[in-house]
Amino acid sequence: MGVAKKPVTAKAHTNIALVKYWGKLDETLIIPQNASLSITLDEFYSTTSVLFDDALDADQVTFDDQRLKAGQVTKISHFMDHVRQMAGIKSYAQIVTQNHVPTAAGLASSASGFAALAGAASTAAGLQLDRRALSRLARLGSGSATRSIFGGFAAWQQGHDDETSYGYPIDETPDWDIAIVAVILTTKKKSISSREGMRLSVNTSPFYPAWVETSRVDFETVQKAITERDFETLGHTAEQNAMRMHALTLSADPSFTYFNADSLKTMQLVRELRLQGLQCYFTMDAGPNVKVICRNSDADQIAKALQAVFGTANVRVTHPGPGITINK
Ligand code: 2P0
Repeated sequence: MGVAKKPVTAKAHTNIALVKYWGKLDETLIIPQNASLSITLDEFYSTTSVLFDDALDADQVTFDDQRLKAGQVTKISHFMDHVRQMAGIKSYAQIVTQNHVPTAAGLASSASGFAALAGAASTAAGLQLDRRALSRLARLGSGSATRSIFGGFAAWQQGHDDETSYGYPIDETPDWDIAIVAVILTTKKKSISSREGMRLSVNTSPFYPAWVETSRVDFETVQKAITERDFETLGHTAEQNAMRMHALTLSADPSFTYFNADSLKTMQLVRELRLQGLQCYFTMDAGPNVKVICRNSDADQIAKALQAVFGTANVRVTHPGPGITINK
C-alpha cells in the first residue's frame, strides 16, 4: 500500500470505565493488572490527522491549534516510533489533533487521542491493521485507548504480553435506556498524572491486592449486567469499583486524591437523587470531574438538578457512541 501521500484523519471517542484500569504489570508494554470495561461516549472525541513527510527532521504536533514544542511531543514521538518500526519507515510526521474533550481533567482525552492517533498514523504509514491490532497499537500510547477503538460497551482484556492484551467489543450499539451525565468541575490539568498515580498505588497502597481481586469480580458482574440489561447492578457495581480505585490513592504513601470539594458535593447530590427514586450512580477517573450513570429517560431531570448547582454549561448529557472511523 505504501505511505499515504495525503493526510489520513481518524476520529475516536473517549470512554468512561465502569470497571477501572488502575495499575500496570508492565510499564513499557502497558499491560494492566486487571481487565477493564467501559462505555464509549458519543459527545466527546478527538480527530487526528497524520502525514509522513521525508522533509521533516522531527515529528511536528499541533494540538488544538497550538504547535507543541520539542519537549512536549516526547510521548507522541515515542508512540510514532512504534508505528515507524511496524511499517519499516523512517520519516517523521505532521500530526494535527483537535480534542473535543475537556483535556487532562479526568475525562480521558488520552483514550480518544491515542486511539485516533493509532488509526491515523498506522493508516498513513501504509499499515492495514484490523481493530484488534489497532487496539494493541493504541495501548502502547495509553491503556484506556485500547477500549476507544470500539463503540458502546467495550472491554480491555488483561493479557500478559503485547499480543494478548487488547480491547474488544461487548455490545457496540446497545439498545438500552442509558446515559452518562458529565459534570465538569474544572478543566485544569491534574497535578498527578494517571501514570504516576497508578505507580504510587501499585507500589505503596496496602489495599492494592484487594483491588485486583475485587475488580476481577466487578468485571464479571458488570459484563453479566450488560447481557441481562440489569441497570441497577451495573450502576451500583460501577460506583463501588470507582470508589475502591480512589481508595487506592487515599491509601498510597504519600497519599493523594483526585477529589475536590465539588466532587464530594456532586456525589452527595447523586445519592440524594437516588433516595428520591432516580436510578443514578457516580463514577470518577483521574480528575475531579464526576460522571453520572443514569437512565436516558431521567438524564434531563438529573442534569437540571446538577446544573442548578454547577451551572448549565458545566453539565453535559452524553450517550453511548461509536468506535473509531478512519478517512483516507
Ligand atoms: C480507566 N483511567 O480505566 C482508568 C480509570 C483513569 C481512571 O485509564 O498510563 O491515560 O497512559 O496507560 O489510560 C487513565 O489512564 O493511562 C485511565 P496510561 P491512561 O479509564
